[in-house]
Amino acid sequence: MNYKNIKAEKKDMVGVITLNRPDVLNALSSALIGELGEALTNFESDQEIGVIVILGGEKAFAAGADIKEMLEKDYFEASTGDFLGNWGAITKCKKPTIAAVSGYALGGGCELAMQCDIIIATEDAKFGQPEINIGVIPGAGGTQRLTRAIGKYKSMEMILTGRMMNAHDAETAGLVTRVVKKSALIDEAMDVANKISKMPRAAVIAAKSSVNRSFETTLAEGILFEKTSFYSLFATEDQTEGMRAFAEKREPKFRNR
Ligand code: DAK
Repeated sequence: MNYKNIKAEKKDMVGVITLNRPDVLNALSSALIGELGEALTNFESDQEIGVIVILGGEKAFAAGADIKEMLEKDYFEASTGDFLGNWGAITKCKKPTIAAVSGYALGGGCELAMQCDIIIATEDAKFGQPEINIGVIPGAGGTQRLTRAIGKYKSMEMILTGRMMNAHDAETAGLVTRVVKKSALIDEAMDVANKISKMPRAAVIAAKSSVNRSFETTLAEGILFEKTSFYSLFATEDQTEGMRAFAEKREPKFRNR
């Protein structure tokens, strides 16, 4: 697949998307976001793919939306033209998504990472919502997802002052899944992705959407959704195979059915 601002490739059952504007620290232009949406749609509909990994560069996962592109916009043009409105494609993915973050994940870059399901970060990763420094606020979910991840008081300080959070603090605060050495980032992200991609697909999708319910609904409704999803998995061959393999003390052979 040929794109200008990203690379998209298949590695076994994992779709890997690499943000590829290194000269501008992967600033997320409209063109890049459009290509990202297209690549995600392709991987979503590709039956061979079970998991999607988003990689940035070494110095930056992404330093935010492209400020030079935003510079000339006025309120009327931005709002009526739905400027940046095509963000969020990744939140519609049923398949699990993993952000592998090295260096800066700022503004829209931090929001893109937080739109993923798992965030693996290098020791030098830096997370931040510095939009206040340029006269705006987060616009792709930062005020909501960061606050849900790390709580009101840490998030308020970051968003009001633009202060960055280092990888260690981000892990402690619950913003990242795991911190790894820089040289190990891609291997670690691919290990997790490969592991999930071999799990029974229907259960993976049900698990992801159940966890996400906890952000979007009441506890009672979330628990009802989980229980209904649990029962529905008894309609799959993989449930029978998984449980039978356990009882027979052998490895299961899942067929995604
Ligand atoms: N946009 C455009 N260019 C950027 C950029 C960005 N966000 N970040 C870096 N660059 C460019 C720099 O201009 C520079 O380009 P040249 O001058 O070489 O042409 C090159 O990348 C290298 O950057 P620096 O020279 O600045 O590198 P340093 O190591 O000195 O500093 C830095 C690295 C990451 C601390 C710094 O570049 C920086 O502060 N960058 C801006 C970070 C930022 O403010 N990010 C938030 C942007 S606002 C929405 C969806 C999304 C959004 C909003 C709404 N809707 C759905 C409605 C998102 C908004 C944002 O992200």
